[in-house]
Amino acid sequence: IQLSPSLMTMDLDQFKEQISFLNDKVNSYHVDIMDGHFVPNLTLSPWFIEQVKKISDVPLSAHMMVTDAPFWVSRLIEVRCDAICFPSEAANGVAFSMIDDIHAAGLQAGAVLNPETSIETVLPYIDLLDKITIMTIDPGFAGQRFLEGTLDKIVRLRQLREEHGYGYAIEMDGSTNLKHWKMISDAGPDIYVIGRSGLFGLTNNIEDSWNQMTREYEQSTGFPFDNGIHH
Ligand code: S6P
Ligand code: MG
Repeated sequence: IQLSPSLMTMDLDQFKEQISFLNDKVNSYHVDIMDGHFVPNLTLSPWFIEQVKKISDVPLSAHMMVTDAPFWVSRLIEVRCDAICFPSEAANGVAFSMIDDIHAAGLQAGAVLNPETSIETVLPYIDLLDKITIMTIDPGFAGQRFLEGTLDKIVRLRQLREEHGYGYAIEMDGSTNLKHWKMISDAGPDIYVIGRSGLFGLTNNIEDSWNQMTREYEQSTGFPFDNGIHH
């Protein structure tokens, strides 16, 4: 499995410490970008991505929760965010041009599906996507209720990929923790976004939290924790 810690759920007073610890252990970082319209909240920004790039070489993935997707895609291209994932709900009429712009810049293009959004929404351009993210909670805030029914979309995306030879990675986002590791793992995404309930909020020391997380994963799923990074 690949792990992508959600930076908005990190503790600001331990930010440097937590990111230094995680830099050689995780596959990417997840950066939530909101505009106060698409969801009623504001979190991180392209400026924040520039700052993180100064202290980390780990690939960054932006999860956009915005109404004006093309505007924010341009800003994210400017800061060279490695994966730029737009909300499929705000992509009607602009999906192809956004994907083309992202690819022309040599970056990865992703689409995110809110819990109510069906896979049909992205079928017209699914073959062009590098990543599809399935929201397993309502977008906007950490600490929300896990929506088990969304896992069916992960299974279906794996089947579609197998049938048609598509190249996208499958990611899930929301409430990845002890209570849900097993059912998420059964659905089988490639990338797990992990936030407060599954990592940062477990203890007040990042190393202890990391060890507890890998233990919880192993005990729930019966698989050894392996994200392909060995030292
Ligand atoms: C929510 C956001 C997510 C959260 C993360 C929170 O709008 O898209 O990426 O940061 O899922 O983790 P948790 O464990 O509190 O659900
Ligand atoms: Mg997110």
